[in-house]
Amino acid sequence: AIKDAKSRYKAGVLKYAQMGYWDGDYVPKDTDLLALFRVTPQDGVDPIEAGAAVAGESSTATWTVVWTDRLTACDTYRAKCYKVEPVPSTPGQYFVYVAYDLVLFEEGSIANLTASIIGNVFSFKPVKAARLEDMRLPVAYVKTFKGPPTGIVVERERLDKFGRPLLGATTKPKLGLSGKNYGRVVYEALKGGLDFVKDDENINSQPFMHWRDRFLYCMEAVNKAQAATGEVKGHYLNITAGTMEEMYRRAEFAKDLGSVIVMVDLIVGWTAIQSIAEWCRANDMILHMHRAGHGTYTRQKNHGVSFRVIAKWLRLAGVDHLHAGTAVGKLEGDPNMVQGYYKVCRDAKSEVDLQRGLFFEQDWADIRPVMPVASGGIHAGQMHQLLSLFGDDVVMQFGGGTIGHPMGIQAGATANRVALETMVLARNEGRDILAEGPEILADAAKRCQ
Ligand code: CAP
Ligand code: MG
Repeated sequence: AIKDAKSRYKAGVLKYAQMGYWDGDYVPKDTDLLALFRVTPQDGVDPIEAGAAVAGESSTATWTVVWTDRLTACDTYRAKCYKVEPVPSTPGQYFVYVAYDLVLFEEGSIANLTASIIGNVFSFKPVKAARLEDMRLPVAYVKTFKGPPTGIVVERERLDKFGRPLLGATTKPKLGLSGKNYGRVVYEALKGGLDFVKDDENINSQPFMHWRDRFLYCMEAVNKAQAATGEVKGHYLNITAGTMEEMYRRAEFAKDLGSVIVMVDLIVGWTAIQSIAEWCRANDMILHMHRAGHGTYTRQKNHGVSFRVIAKWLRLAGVDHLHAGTAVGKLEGDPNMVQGYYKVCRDAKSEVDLQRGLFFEQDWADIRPVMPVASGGIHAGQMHQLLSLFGDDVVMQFGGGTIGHPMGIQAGATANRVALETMVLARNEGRDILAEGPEILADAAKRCQ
């Protein structure tokens, strides 16, 4: 289909292509934004026409030629589909590469970027399905964002914790605890050895526990645990709320209570995320991002947006922590794919790495790295796997894996801390932790009973 597209193009069969949105000879400029879509054209729609349609609808086009094009520098403003190739061993799907001139985008606005790139094309009739797989964000564009307010180095310095992953837990049950009982969970887990505890995605300000009570009891627990252990501790207070005004109110209160960190859910939206990142930057606070909701559009392999793209946008938008998957826990994600997300969070510069789903080089200029968060159905028994997969710059969060310990919450936290420190030591001694992990863990468990 692709080979004879040129003749059909000449014969005028290709519509969007004819309108100038296909240019097989185009060589992308260093300053272009590049997007890779996985497109499933409708039966009978030429893949090149589908690619051109995607380029058209995500830049300047509508369904017909308009006279007003002639009043613009239309050739610059048109996105260009410059390559279409069949997805290996997946009949009916095509990789569609599109280049966008930098001039099409407002500086420092993910809302503006996404309104173009994922605005209309996903419900467009010529395509049965479409998935945004990856993007190359040129340095010139990256530099219009400020990125994470705190970053990994500064966070570690503030915490005075180095050379190992950080340990956390999500308070469970997710909903229903009173403020005082919630604070007890936080204290026990921190006292037992965790660095952080956190609010869950759906705990905001419900009748059983208003937000101010949660914040007060949690910070009381943090202060008591710090005094008891001599370590810096924290709790991610979820400030997600119905309005920006209310989010700021909650953030201010968290700061007044001495919290070093606040948390929001992805579902608050891009502009809210950028605003709260700005507030964190101005107030020296760490911003924890819980990616609640992403599975509705990241999971299906033929339609939606890959999480690697969401992670790129979030790094620009400015989050310090980002839930990025575990590969071994209760939520979907294979090791290569998840490691690709971690690279998006942490690399200063990434090479193409097709195995990990990175289709473009990416230079992050001086944008700080994001601390990825491994969470979702993990427990101390997987410590060797988690450490091998993700290394040191990660927060490992064991919710059920702390609070579900048969001997109680403190014991659960201690089990995680001992498992982690034992495994880091074994790795640093050069042992093969993947092979010997279960044995190393069983030994450590005996010693700390
Ligand atoms: C984990 C968790 C987190 C998920 C989110 C939950 O609890 O609190 O929200 O990890 O997924 O509600 O499932 P457990 P992700 O530790 O008890 O499983 O990190 O992939 O965004
Ligand atoms: Mg949760």
